[in-house]
Amino acid sequence: MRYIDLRSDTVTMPTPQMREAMYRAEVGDDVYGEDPTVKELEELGAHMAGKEASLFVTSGTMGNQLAILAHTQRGDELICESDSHIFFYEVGGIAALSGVQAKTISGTNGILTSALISAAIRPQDIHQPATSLICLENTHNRAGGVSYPIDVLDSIYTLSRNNNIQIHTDGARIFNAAIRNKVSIDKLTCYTDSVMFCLSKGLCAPVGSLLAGTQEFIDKCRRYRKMLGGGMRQAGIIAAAGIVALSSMVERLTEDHDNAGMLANAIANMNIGFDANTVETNILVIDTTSIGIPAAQITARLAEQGIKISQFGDYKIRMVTHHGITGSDINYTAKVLASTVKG
Ligand code: TLP
Repeated sequence: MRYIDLRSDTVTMPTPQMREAMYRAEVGDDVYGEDPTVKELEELGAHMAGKEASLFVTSGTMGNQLAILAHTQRGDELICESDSHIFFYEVGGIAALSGVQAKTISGTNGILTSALISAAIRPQDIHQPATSLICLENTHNRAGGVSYPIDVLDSIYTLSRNNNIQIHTDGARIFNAAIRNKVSIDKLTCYTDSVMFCLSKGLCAPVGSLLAGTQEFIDKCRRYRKMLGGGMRQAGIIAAAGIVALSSMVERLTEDHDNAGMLANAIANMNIGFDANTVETNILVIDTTSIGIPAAQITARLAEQGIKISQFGDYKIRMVTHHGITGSDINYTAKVLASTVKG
């Protein structure tokens, strides 16, 4: 049975062009710095993000955790949004790997402001941890793919400079944020010291993410990557797909946003208190509290009809559009969902 798989954009498959590039990739031992394809990918990623250097890592989680290791000292505190991936989904890595504690703040729809962050910065006091890092998530996954307005990024950046605090951006979906704001990613990443972005989500590469920042920061992260067992050898095989992802899959994200918008409009007509305007990119998070149907029930009912979605809480579901999801998949999903919430 073929499923319409809306669980995540991580389920995307490498394109034929990627497979061809992987087959043909020139490779070497990247731990010796001898893989030309990895080098090309890292240079391309750094250039696109407007940073001095970038590092190819196995996953978004590894990129975020390396950044935290490199930006902080044990006993420090970082500021992040309460529902951020770094805090919510990274297996307690902040504490286990970096020995850092998190000061979580609830944003408005996942978005932090300089005022909210400013109130959370610790004063210099012998009793208190030092705030050394602000982590932003753009787009914000659990908040439904919302993106940071550029003026908000600008004011957070100014605040961070005034307080001598670094910023790391979990930009797993930074290209979705850039498309939403009709800019290239460097117009967003100029307000952050480091950024991680994923090649393996909407951009369809099979594996990997890039972490970008200053050369000094990336040198430090390269050592931590080795420590964690993430030094890869002939990694050009997978980096080749990443190059195709960055060179030819970015503009295509618009289709995913259009499909998400179509689905959002259909759901807004189902009288379940869902506001289609909250959907900015490719993620829909829907609260089913008002209709009293648990997420598990909706998820099971849709699965019976060939649609996979994620349960995101007892009364919360998530649907993510991506490469391979068509307009007719969206229409079918809307129809099945409408009958499920009625029934
Ligand atoms: N997100 C996954 C799950 O882990 C929830 C998904 O299906 O959306 N930052 C953000 C904002 C993410 O959404 C994710 C993955 C990551 C980091 C981690 O990336 P990976 O899975 O490559 O470690």
